[in-house]
Amino acid sequence: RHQRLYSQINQDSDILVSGGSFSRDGFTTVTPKILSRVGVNLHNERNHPLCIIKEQIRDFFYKRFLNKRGNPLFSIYDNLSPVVTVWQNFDSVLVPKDHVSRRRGDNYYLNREYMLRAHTSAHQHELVKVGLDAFLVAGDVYRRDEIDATHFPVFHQMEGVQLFSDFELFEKCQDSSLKLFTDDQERVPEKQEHHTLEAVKLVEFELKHTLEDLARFLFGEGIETRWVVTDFPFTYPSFELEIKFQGEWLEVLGCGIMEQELLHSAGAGHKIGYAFGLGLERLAMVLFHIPDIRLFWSTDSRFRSQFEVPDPRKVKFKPFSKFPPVFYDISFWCPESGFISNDFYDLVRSVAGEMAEKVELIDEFCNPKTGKTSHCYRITYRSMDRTLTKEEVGTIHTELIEQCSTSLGVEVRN
Ligand code: FA5
Ligand code: MG
Repeated sequence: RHQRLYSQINQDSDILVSGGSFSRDGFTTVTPKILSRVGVNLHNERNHPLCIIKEQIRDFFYKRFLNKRGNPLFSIYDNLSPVVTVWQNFDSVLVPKDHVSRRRGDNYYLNREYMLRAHTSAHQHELVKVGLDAFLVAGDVYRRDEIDATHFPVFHQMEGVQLFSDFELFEKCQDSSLKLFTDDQERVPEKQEHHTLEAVKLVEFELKHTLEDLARFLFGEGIETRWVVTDFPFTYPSFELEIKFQGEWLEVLGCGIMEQELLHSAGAGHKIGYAFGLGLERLAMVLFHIPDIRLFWSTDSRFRSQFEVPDPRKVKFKPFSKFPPVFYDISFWCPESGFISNDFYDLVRSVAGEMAEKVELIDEFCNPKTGKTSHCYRITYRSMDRTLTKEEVGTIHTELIEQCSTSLGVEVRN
């Protein structure tokens, strides 16, 4: 059934992306719409808010960490291709073979072997392996997800990794008995097996202070932050940083002490390290007061020109008046073979593009006689830069209804 969706909206030819050619197979989930985003590189476009925030973060690290010669310790990589192997995206960062994050329904696979990266962590292993001790990676990442003001299937992350030898970590402590590793085999809430508690606490302190200082550097001294303990397959212990934004806690990054197994397999098993991954849109939305994630993709000069000023750090985005929305509902019986909502969201994106502002499941019920499930979705269509007519949206919505029955195998009711 899914094969129908992907083969219908893709041609049967090979996928050409990022200078490579990839043959389709039963795992393919990329759509032409998504592939058209690859290579746009908003984070490298001068005066784009994502580029401004990337440069702010880079400069913070450049200034804070200097090597013995007085040069920046960190190097930045912002031009690595988002086409990565499934091994890079998952296996290299120890994501178990059966982990939910690998689902086809959540990722853009080119085929069984290649995918569009779902996080910048996909590059940790290769960069540690070439011998880097301190680096940043900025790039576009791709996830199949719901549709609303804070979710878009392409967003941007900035990864950071810093490794320490025992000498570097304990330099300031003047105690030669301090060690990074121990024979202790136990993993406890504070630390991995093999790590000493003193090493972990020093790295964790450095990590948390660096990121809290970064938040203050970006948002000012008054910003409220809090740490939440979480889980990632590639760090232990792991944390998320939340910042108070418009009265609510907003998660802006994940981080932690790198799994020693990852460092070991990348040839840096004698060092200890931290890693973090920041969401650039989340930070930019907070810093510049950008209300809708689709605006980052706008080519409207009323958006772009607001950031073309001598000191873009101080910009507070002035929303241009919103154009009126057009609502249409669609109800259908889900196929008995099952229904994946992300397939539907992808189809909406393919047919309506950025005109789809929001998709909400407004009704769901099961017919007790037939056992069939019905879903009703309300789609908010709205353009960022003009008024849509009921008629033109009607044409798009009709197209969506047709594609739903032909490629999702649902039975449309309205
Ligand atoms: C990760 O992607 C981990 N790779 C982060 C990490 C790196 C952890 C290194 C440990 C060490 P997560 O899926 O939570 O984690 O995403 C990280 C950040 O990206 C989030 O905190 C959020 O700021 C941003 N983000 C995640 N999903 C979205 C989305 N759909 N739209 C916008 N931003 C998002
Ligand atoms: Mg998260």
